[in-house]
Amino acid sequence: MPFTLPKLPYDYHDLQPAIDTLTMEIHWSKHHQAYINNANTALQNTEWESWDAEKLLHHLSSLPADKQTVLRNNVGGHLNHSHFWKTLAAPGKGGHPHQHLTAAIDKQLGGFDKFKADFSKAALTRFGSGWGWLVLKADKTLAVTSTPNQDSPLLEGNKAILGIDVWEHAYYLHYQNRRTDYIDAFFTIINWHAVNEIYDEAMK
Ligand code: MN3
Repeated sequence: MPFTLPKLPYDYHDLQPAIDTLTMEIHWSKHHQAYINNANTALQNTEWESWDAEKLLHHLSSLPADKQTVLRNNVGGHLNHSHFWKTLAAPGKGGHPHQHLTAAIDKQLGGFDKFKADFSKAALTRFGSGWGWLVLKADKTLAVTSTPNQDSPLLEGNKAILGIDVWEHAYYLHYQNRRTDYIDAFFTIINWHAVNEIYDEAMK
C-alpha cells in the first residue's frame, strides 16, 4: 500500500486543553486513516501506485478523470494531516520562530501580530471545511492563504509551512461552533521547532 499512517510525535492527551484527547484519537486514527484507505484503494493495481503524494498532486490533471477527484481529496487529506501532526506540540513545548523565519514574517507579512491576525482570519472565514495556511510561494516569499476541502497548497504551486485544519472534525467536540476559540488555542500548541525546519527546507 502506498500510504501509511505516520506515528504521532505525542500522545492523544498531550495537546490538552487546546485539543481534547478524544478529538485527537478520532482525528488521527479514523479521519486521517480514512484518507489513506481511500487513496490506497484508488491507486491499487494502477501504474501510479508507486508515485509519492507530491508527484500525484503535481500531475493530477494528467490522470484519468475518474481518479482526479478521489486523489485530490484523499492524497491531499493525507499530505495535509501528515503536515499538521508534525507542526503541533504540547503547550509550552513548541519553542519560538527562529530569527530567519521571524525576519521573513516581519519583512513580508507585516510582523508576527499581523501574520497571526491574517492567518486567523483566513482560517475563520474559510467557509465550510478546509484549511488556513502559511505557505512559501514559488518566488520564495511567504503568504497567508486558505484552501477548501482537502486541497493541498501544492495545487496552487505553494509549499505548506504551517496549516490549521478547520474542518469541524478537528474541533467540534470541544469547541462546537466556536471556531475562533479553537484558532486562538491552536497558537498555544504550534511546534515552532518543526515549523522552522520546514521553512528552512522549503527555502533550499
Ligand atoms: Mn482533519
